[in-house]
Amino acid sequence: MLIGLVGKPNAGKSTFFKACTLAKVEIANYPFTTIKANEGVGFVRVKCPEKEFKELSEKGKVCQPQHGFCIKGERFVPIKLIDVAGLVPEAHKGKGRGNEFLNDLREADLLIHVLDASGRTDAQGNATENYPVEEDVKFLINEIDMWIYGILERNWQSLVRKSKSSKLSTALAEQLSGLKIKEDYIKDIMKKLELSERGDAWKDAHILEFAREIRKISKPIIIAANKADRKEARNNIEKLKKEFPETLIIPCSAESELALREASKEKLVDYIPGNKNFEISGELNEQQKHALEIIKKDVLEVYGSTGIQRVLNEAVFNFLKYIVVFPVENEHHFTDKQGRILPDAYLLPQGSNALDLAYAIHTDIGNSFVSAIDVKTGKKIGKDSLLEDGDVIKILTSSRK
Ligand SMILES: Nc1nc2c(ncn2[C@@H]2O[C@H](COP(=O)(O)OP(=O)(O)OP(=O)(O)O)[C@@H](O)[C@H]2O)c(=O)[nH]1
Ligand SMILES: [Mg+2]
Repeated sequence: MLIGLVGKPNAGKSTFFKACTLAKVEIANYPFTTIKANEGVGFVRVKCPEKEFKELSEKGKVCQPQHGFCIKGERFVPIKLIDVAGLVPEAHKGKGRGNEFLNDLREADLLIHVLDASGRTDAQGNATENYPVEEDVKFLINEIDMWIYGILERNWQSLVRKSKSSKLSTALAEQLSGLKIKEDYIKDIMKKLELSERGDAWKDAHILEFAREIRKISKPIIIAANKADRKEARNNIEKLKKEFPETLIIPCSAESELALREASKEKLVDYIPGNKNFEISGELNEQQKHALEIIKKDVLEVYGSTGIQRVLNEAVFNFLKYIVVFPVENEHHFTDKQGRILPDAYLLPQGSNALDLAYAIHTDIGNSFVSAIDVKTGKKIGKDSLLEDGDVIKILTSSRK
């Protein structure tokens, strides 16, 4: 699972990234602070099954995640995040830092558009006031479309040549395999747009239309309406929601989330990412107290959270429709071979079955799959059994029978 952060310069992409990963990245109040992409690990938040098993809770036992972490039954499961340079209108014509760096996002399953909802930065990322934030939504989609268009347009002659010996849809699928696009989708789009299998019959406008459809499938975009801590953001967010009713728009304050996570790391506050409040647990100076009060009043009490965790969870579970499954070796103790309790959490697409989980763990486990046990019910399940969100599963393999 890879999620890309995109948006114009100075919108708060790196702040969002740092709030999620606590990686050391540069954040500054001027455009194009980020040049080289930052890659790191963020987390989605799910209920840990540790609470559901009496055998664990009665003995005061808790999970031992091998990746990610768990706080009071809230399990944080890793996902990859990538933060890139700022994108400006006409980046595809070389403006700003151009759009070459978007190639780092080829593999991304989804893009989070980090948008400055306060309207205090212009299209280039310079300070202003009352910037019409809806422009950001429009330009960004267009630049992503133009990036995909560019990939096709640059290679069009060779695609046309290949289409003479095989099909154009096959050649396109090969060309776009890096974007994780399947040939079936390509065929569907060509049918929908009534595009010819003969590449030399396509005009530029056809390529662009096709690129737009590819973007919708391969790079869905949700909006993190950032800097929501600033008063001007409230109206702007309402406006955005009205103008783009089909788009998922989540108010957030990356700066507040970063402050809370850093304070929590320093043991100054008790805070679980995604919560609507925090508790002070350390000695704070006046300035820190004041900053936290503002976060409480202007962000948490208004929006119910800083929004950052919500963006990631919505992206993975509601938008991309993944589920989380916990494989174990020992169905009585909920452990792996080393005795670690609920050590792993796998993110799988909805509709995955027990065999898919086995293969996700290891090819050998998939190949030697015999059956599985739904640990919560104790029932045996077959390879085709669909998994549900939160399932705890033991896989039985032929070598271990
Ligand atoms: N008020 C407020 N300011 C924020 C928030 N998030 C980021 N900022 C500020 O916005 C400025 C830009 O933040 P960055 O994270 O560097 O922005 P970026 O989108 O990565 O910018 P580039 O790397 O230049 O493209 C910094 O001064 C941040 O402190 C927020 O939620 N609220
Ligand atoms: Mg940056």
